[in-house]
Amino acid sequence: RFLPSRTELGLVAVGFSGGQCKDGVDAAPMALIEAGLITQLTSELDFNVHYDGQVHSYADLRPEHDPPHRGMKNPRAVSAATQALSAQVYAHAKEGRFVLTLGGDHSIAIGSVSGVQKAVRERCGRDVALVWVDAHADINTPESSGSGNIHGMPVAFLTGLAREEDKSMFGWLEEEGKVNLRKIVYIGLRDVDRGEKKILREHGIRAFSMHDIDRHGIGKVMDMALGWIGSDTPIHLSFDVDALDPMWAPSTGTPVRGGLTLREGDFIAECVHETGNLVALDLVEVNPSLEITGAQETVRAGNSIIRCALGDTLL
Ligand code: HAR
Ligand code: MN
Ligand code: MN
Ligand code: MN
Repeated sequence: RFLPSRTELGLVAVGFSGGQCKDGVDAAPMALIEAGLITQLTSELDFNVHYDGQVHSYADLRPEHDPPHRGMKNPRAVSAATQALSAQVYAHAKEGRFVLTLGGDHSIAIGSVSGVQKAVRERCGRDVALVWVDAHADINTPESSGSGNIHGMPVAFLTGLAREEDKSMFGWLEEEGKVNLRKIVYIGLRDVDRGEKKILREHGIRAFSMHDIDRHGIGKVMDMALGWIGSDTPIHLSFDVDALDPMWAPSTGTPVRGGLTLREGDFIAECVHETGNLVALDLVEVNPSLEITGAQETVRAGNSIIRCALGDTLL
């Protein structure tokens, strides 16, 4: 059995924005840290934090010429950045550390999830379950995507629904790093593209939309979501801050009204913590340069979700 570490935490700060078109999401890791994140992790949660003290933008890996491929924007830059991140995350996870990845846009999950999955497989021969909390499904293939933004595609690459032979364009993703479609659970969906709905339906992917949360309440939805995953399964939680209603998290690239309350977001993180199986967390899509007046609120909401996922708010 793979027991997540309660004491050792690997932190990777990813100031990367190439998976979408708006500047500013690269400033999120610094904003989260400046708001006191590391102090919370060390003084309040008693983690021994392994952090290289850097915000990685992977600018040195960005090719000079990066024209669209199969409609994807910045494909080589995103591929190179996520490949490097995957190795960093893997290095933490193989030491048995809990891995916290601060984005950046959601394309970075291609790196964080594949790195965790590979390490977990090596350590205990199990597949991770992926809990994806988001207004969006991020499961477009390059062909189904209307925008070409890779932050709308990470789940397609992670599950092998989207494939690319070229090593410089996600061909580096190995089978050991991929996630089983039956082990994905979505929570908070409310802006899913037509092509994505077709993919979700055809593959029978478990998804709880805002409609389901309205109907059953978040408590029941979490019971169903975690019941689907089953006990004794390591969990990677990938939390897109735009799952929260823009009232609570306005500073994000693609806000969608009608989202989770602050408490519902925290509650989701708390429930995942309570399983005792959480091995990694991503917090992505905070963009402090958008809706400046709400930026600190968004940052605080992000840090609150992180604390909840690490068990801070449970008595
Ligand atoms: N579905 C749209 C696209 O593929 C919007 C993508 C979503 N934006 C995000 N990711 N913030 O969750 O372009
Ligand atoms: Mn997302
Ligand atoms: Mn989103
Ligand atoms: Mn849409």
